[in-house]
Formats: sequence, C-alpha cells, structure tokens
Amino acid sequence: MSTEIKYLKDYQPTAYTAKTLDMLFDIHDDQTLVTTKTEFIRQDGNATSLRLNGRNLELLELHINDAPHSDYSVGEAAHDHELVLNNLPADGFTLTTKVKLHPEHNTALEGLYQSSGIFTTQCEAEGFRRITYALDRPDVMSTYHVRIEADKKYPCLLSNGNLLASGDLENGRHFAEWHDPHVKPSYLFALVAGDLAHIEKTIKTRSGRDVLLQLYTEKAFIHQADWGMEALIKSIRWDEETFDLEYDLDRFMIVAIGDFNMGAMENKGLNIFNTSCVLADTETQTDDDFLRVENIIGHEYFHNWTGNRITCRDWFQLALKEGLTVFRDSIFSADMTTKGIKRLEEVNTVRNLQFVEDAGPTAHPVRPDKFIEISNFYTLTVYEKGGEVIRMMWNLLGEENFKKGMKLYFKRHDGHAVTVEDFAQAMTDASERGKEVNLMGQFFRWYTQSGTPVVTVTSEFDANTKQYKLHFSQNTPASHDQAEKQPVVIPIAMKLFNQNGQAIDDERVFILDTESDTFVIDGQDTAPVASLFRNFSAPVKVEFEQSDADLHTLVKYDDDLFVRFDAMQLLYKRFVKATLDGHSPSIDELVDTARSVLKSNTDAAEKVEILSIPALSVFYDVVSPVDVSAVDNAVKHLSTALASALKTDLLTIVNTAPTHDSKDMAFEAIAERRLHGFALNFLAKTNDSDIAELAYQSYQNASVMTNRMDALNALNNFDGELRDKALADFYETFKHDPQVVDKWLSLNARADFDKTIARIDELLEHEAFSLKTPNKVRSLIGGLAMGNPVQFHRIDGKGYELFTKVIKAVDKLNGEISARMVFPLLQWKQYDEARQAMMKSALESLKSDDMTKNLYEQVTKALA
Ligand code: HT7
Ligand code: ZN
Repeated sequence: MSTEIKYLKDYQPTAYTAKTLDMLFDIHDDQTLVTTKTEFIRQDGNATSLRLNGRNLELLELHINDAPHSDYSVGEAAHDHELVLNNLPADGFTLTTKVKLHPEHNTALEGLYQSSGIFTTQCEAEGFRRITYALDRPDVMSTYHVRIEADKKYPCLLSNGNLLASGDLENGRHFAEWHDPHVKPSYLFALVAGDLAHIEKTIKTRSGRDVLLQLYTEKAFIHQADWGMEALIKSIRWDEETFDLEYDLDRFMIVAIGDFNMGAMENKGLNIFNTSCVLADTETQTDDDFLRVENIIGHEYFHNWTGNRITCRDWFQLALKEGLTVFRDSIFSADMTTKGIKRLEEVNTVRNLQFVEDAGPTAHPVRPDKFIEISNFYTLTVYEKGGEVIRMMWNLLGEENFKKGMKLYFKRHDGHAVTVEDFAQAMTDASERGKEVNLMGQFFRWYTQSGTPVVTVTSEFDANTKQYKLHFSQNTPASHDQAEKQPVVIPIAMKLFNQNGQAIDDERVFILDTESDTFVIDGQDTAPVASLFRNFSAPVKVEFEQSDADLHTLVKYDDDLFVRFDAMQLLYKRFVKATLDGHSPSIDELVDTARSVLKSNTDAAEKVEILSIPALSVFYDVVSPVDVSAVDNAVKHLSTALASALKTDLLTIVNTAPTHDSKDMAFEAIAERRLHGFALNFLAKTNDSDIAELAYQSYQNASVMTNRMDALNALNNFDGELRDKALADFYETFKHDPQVVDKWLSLNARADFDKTIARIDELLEHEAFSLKTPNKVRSLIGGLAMGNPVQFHRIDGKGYELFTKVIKAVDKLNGEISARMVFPLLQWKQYDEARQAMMKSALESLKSDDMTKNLYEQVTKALA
C-alpha cells in the first residue's frame, strides 16, 4: 500500500501526451485481454523516459513503434505497479501493450468488472490504470477508438462515442467498434458488454441534429426505464434553453448496473448508473426516488459540458466540475419541481452533513491541497459546499452576468483541462459586475479555506432615535488542517418584518467581508423582526438570540421558506434544550404555531418541511459533548407531545381522500402524498396503538410504493405483530426486485428497537444480503450508522462492534466503500466520554497491515 501524500503545489505537466488510444478488448469468462496502441507526443524536448500508471495488470507484450522493446521496468505494488519506459525515440512513438485482467474477480468495482453477468467499467478517478498502462490523469486528453470482441451471449457491446461497425466473428463471437471524436481524459472512458434490454428515442437538438437516446438495463427491469428517459429528454432541453448548450454526439446511452460504488458516472456518451439512480416505477419506487432519478440524470448529463468538454487539470480541481454541476442540477430540479423544496433538501445536506465533515478530522477546503487517496475526496465539501460557492457567485453576479461568464469560460477553455482559478477568472472577466465583485480576490477563500464560518448576530433597537441595528461578526474556527483563517465574503440576504408579520422593506443583500460590520436602518417605530440568510444565502452557521416571539412570527408569516423552516427548527431546539436542562417547557405555543401552519394556505410540501422534526443529529449542537440517549429522550418528548396535541388535525389529513391519482407525478400530486405520509408518520410518534392499526391498514390499501413506504416507516415505530406481518409481506411480495429489497433491509436497520443489532447480524447471512454489493451494505449498515443513531451509539457498544466487523470485511473487498461508510465513526470526538472511548477503540481495531489506503487515510486522520 502506498500512503504517499500528493500535493497540489507539486503539479507538473507530463513530458509526453497521449494523442490517440486504439484499444482492443478480447473478453472471455475467465480473463480479458486488452491490447492498447497509444500514440505519444513528446512535450518536453529532453525527455527519453516515461512513467505510465498501471495497477494489478499482467503484462503480456510490449512494443514500441511496432518492434519489441525491452528497456522497461514494472514497479512494486507500493507504486501501484507503474510501467517505466526508458530509451525512447525522439519526439514521439507508438506504444503497444497487451495485458491480462480478471474482471470476474474484481470486487473493488474500479476498472473493468463484472456485475450480474454484465462487464462494465468505472474509471473515475484512477480506474483506467486497472485496465491498461496509461497516463491516467485528467490533463492528458486523447481520442479513443475501441474494438470489443466477446461471446454472443453478451449481445450488447458498448463504448463511448459513435458506433463505427459491428458484426460476427468465429466461434459464436462478435464485435463492435466505437470511435469518440472528442478528446477526453482516461477517467471518462467506458465499456459495457452484456445481455441487456433497452428502450430508445430519437430527438432533434435545437439546431436540428438527430440524437439517438438509449437506456439499457437487465431485461427484468426494463419496464422501470421510462421515467429515466423522460428525465434525460428534460435535461437535454433544459441545458439548451438555460445555458445554450447542445449535445455533441449522435448517441447518448445510459446503462443501469446493480453493483456500483457511487450514484452514476458521466462517461462521454455512455453514462453508467447505479440502478437505484435511474430506474423508477410507482410500484417499486417512491416519489422521492423519482425526483432523485430526475436530478441525477440531469447531473450526469450536464457534466457533458461542465466536466467532459472542459475538465479538471488535476484531481485537486474536482470542485471545478462537481460544484458547478451540482449547482446546475440544483437549478434544473428546482425548475422541474418547486424551488423552495429542492433548496431545503440542499440546506439539510449542507447543514446536517457537510458542516459535520467541515468540523471533523477529514475537513478540507473545497479545493483540497493534499490527499493520499483521491477517492476519499468525493465529499460533501467538494460537491455540496462547492455547489453553494457557485450559487453565491450566481447571486452576486446575477443570472445574466453568470451566464456571460459561462459563455466566456467555454470560449476560453473548451477541450482543455483547467483549474478552479480559470473558472473564477472567466466569471470575473465576463461582465462589469464580475470585475466589481472580483471572484479571484477575497471571494476565492471559499475555495482554499476549510471549516464552516460562524456568523454571530446581535440586534439593537433605540425607540428614541428609531434606529435599528444588526451587528454581524464572522469567525471560522481553526480546523485540523488550517490553524489560521481569514474573513470570507458572506452575502446575507435579509428582509425586515413588523411584529404582525408584515414586510416593512424589500429583500436586500448585506455583504459581510470583514471580521465585523453593522447594518443600520432608520425610521422604525418598533423593533423589526429580522429575516436573515434568506434562501440560505451563504453556507455558514448563524448564532442569533432572536426571541421566541420573533421566531413564531417568522414561522407563520415570512415569505421565505428557508427562514420559516429554520425558525421552527430553532424553536424545536430550544424546547429540547430546556428539557435537557431539567425544565418542563410548555408545548402550547409550538402547537398553536404548527396548527396555524397546517391550516394556512401554505403549499402542502412546504408544510411538511416547516413542521418536520429534524433528524436526531440536528439536535447535537444543543449540548456538548453529546449523550445520544439523553438527546433522544428529549426529542422523543417533543415529538410525542406535539403529535398528541395535533392528533385530530393530523388524522383529518390522513383520512382526507386524495384529489390526485396515486401515480400522478405532477408536483402538486407528490406534495399531497407527502403531507399524507408526514401526517401518518407524525401520528406514529404518539405511540398510540390505534395509529399502528391505521398504518397497517394504510400498508394494505397502498397501491404505490410511496404510500407503502410511508405506512412501513410509520409501522417501524411499533415493535409488534402488525409491523412483523407487514414487513414479512413486503419481502415476500418484492423479493425479486433488489431495489425494493434494499428498502426492506434499510427498514430493518433503522428500527429503533433493542433487538435491532441482533437482527442486522442475522441479516448479514440472509439471501437478500451481499457484502459485495454496495447498495446492500449502504442499506443495512448505512441504515444503522446514519439512520439509527440510538442503536448505533448504544452504550453497551454493540452497535460499534457490529459496524466495525462489517467495515473490516468490506475493506477486504472494496476500499472505496469501506472508507466512505466509516464516516460516522470518524466523528468520535463529538460524543460523551464513554462513547468516545468505544468509538476510538473501534477505529483502532480497523487498523491492519492489509487495510486499503482508502480506509487507512480516513482512520489515521480520525485518530491523529
Ligand atoms: N463524477 C462521478 C464520480 C464517481 C466516482 C468517483 C469515484 C469512484 C467512483 C465513482 N463513480 C462516480 C459522479 C458524479 O459526480 O457525477
Ligand atoms: Zn458529478
């Protein structure tokens, strides 16, 4: 294992570049032979040797300019088996290598691997070196010609670009040849060979070119592909209309694969998706699954320009493509649904998860400056905080200037591998406003500084001078990687209301770019109610002791969904804190406010967002260190009291007949189902047995997966016969569909019962589970560690014990997954002494000589 640290400051261009790759894949069930002919051009006049990346490859042949060449060496495993070529001809040469691979034994799911009989690839970030010797880095961009030969039992032979030829060979074999006319880095290479069904449609781009769209999956699930195809067409149209960007090949293919490390991959012209992110049918997927599919299809499609046409110079620049594409998928999904709802989903991810990362041992800037294993940097900070930084640019520049910036970015850099600075520079240069804001100046600290800024706010009202002041100050706490922090540019979108909830001015943006500053407004008869950071205008934590009365006013009357939701969360937190401090806070005012929201004409989905009691971890900041059981008891007290007081209101919602068809995917229909599901699940918090009956009936009457899962989630609060019957029926009915089985595994893992750990242990041996399939591990073990904090953090340590046992076993198969899943354990410093000790020793127990470097990097950082 190489644990060498790579630094951004050490970046050097390569001495040679690879102009073209001509590849032959000779696929057999027990081995695959890959012959690669690469045309190398010398960039540095003095170079006579070249290092190529390679990993676990068996080299069979090596030729230079078609003649055998013996002046080479293959490095040690510690150097990932690099191939070093010496004594090279001047200027340029062609290298031909033939290597042997074993995709049938590849459990890391990187490079070429087999999943359910389908051969598939995953090359981002450094998987291509597991396929052939190459300059496997994003700043080497080449054109690819690929020939695939395989048995006819694998009828579909796919690769990037356009199909040139296909036909029969001897011995029941056949071939296909593909050519991708666009230069691309190796991480965008893809190949699929298998027995797949597909659906297809031809559309015309805005300029009138025909494009064939195809979506492939296993035959048994092809009926779940229509929504994905619709989402793809919506994405293509949206990018044409919003950013004037057209698709640039004759074909766009999506393939759904069951074993996949992440959600999806934007390979040029051949996107590969985790089945869970592309298949959707109302019988087997929920409304949330449908929306996620639409969003991820959009994300991968949008990468065609932001990521593929212009790519990253090196992996430190990952946020260049990911932050920008997250922002693009976010405004796409907001356009397809309701803006505020999509925004709150992002807010929850950033505040509840990214802020945790930013405060923990793996904190890093949006543009990291060092890493051991790049796979560990596909993080919430790079993606989500990276997306927030782009959103701030959009807001600071305005839509029109941002779009001018995008145009200039493509004009300058199309077909190249560039840096985050290149993007910020184009955005700065493209308009007068851009020059004024100067994204290359202080703003750029958002890319280079880790940690979450904290903005402290105090207010001051003087009845005599009628002046109202808001004092803002900012501070970014030191993080493990950076002791000193400088002030960042924080746009604070704000608006003032009077005590009756009427707006007294228009929304404005106050820029806090110094350590402290004051906003002043004159002419106020009474102290205004401040609505701050509207629409979550900056990814910061806010400390503001606003009165309870002000918060209730904001929940009831503000016209910004984020502020209403945030004010309600603050009120919930205050109730929980008071309970933990040994007081008996009254629930009455919360009930009144919640009831007024329920009775108001607020959109149904917005009601759900405002009133939902957040996940347990959201309450962790009310105490330090965190005693999970105590916080859980206080939150349960809140939810039971509120649900019991609102029981009649909630029952009315549950018993009202829906006005939309249960399969209608219009957002109003989804919102109606959401409110119904929320009411049923909130009622379950009463712990009343009539609600268990109601949920069971609801399960039996459900005709779509959304209603079924709402009922099962509600039943998951009641340990007893009804839940057992419903879960057994659910498994029996859907055991043929791996995606629904994942839901069943997760329901088992998320049940907050004493017996859950034993049940999970049992399920590890169940026919429905496999350690080799990331989706199964995420459902069962992720379900425990992320979705069931009470059982995971059991004070007897059984949760940690089971978790580490599984992480160790997964690490033997797939380091990308073990390193990702271990995240909850890394946050051990948050917890009380007893839990800290157990979590720390669990981390220690993960260390071993044969652990992957992925897991090594995470564990050593956490223990440092
Ligand atoms: N760009 C893709 C990232 C990705 C990935 C990274 C590491 C290992 C496996 C992976 N699969 C996909 C997905 C995206 O952000 O669009
Ligand atoms: Zn992406």
